[in-house]
This record gives sequence, C-alpha cells and structure tokens, in this order.
Amino acid sequence: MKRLSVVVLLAMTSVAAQAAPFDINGAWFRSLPGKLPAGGYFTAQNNSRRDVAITGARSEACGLLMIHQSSNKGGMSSMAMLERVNVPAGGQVTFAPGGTHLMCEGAKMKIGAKVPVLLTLSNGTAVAVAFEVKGATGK
Ligand SMILES: [Cu+2]
Repeated sequence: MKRLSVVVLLAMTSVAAQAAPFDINGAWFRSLPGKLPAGGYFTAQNNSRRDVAITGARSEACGLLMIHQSSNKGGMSSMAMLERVNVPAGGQVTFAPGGTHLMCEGAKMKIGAKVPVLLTLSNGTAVAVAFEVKGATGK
C-alpha cells in the first residue's frame, strides 16, 4: 500500500509541472478617458509542437474587440486590422503598444479591475484570460 501511494504522488507532480499548451501572460488593457478605445496587451506562449494562430477576441467589456497592427511609415502612424496572428510552435508573440495589439471600442472598464477576454484559436479551442485594467500611463 505504501509503495502505491508514492507512485501516485510522483505521477501527480509531473502533471502539475507541465506547462499549458497555450499560455497568456501579463494581460492588460490601457483604459483611456472618454470614448477613446482601450488597447489590449499580453504575451502568448505556444508550448505545443504545432503553430497556433489567434483568430479573434471578444469581451463583454467591449462593444467591439479587434486585432490591430500599428505601423509607422514616414512619420505617419496607422493601424490595420488583422485576421489572425500566428504563434509558432515552441515560440511566443507579444502584443504591445506600437505593435500588434487588441483594440477595444466602446470600452466599459474600471482602472484596477479585471475584465475577462476570450481569445479564439485556429485549433478550435479558446482561452479565457483576465485582463488587468490600467490607466493611460500603464499603471
Ligand atoms: Cu488599434
């Protein structure tokens, strides 16, 4: 009996140590005053052996939640909508100010609160992520 319980304990430890196949870290929204949209930022980590793309996002805190790409050409900054963002097998992609980001139009959120976002993936699954709401300075 004693030997069996040791084996079970070891098996549980190895499961707990395994990373999730697709992980989101450091998720936050930059909440701006008035009707300005809130930018959403995070790092996506793909621990699986296959590429996975983020294909959409939605949240009850946003009237519309899109994936955007900021670019700067000749001093003119602009944003384009993206259909998908690939996260390579074993790699990571960062959504950050000035780069790829989420754009939340019609934002209903309070600084200091956490809002749920559902990210849909190309493999048919979805990840629920709590985004921390910060102010204009990112604090
Ligand atoms: Cu944008």
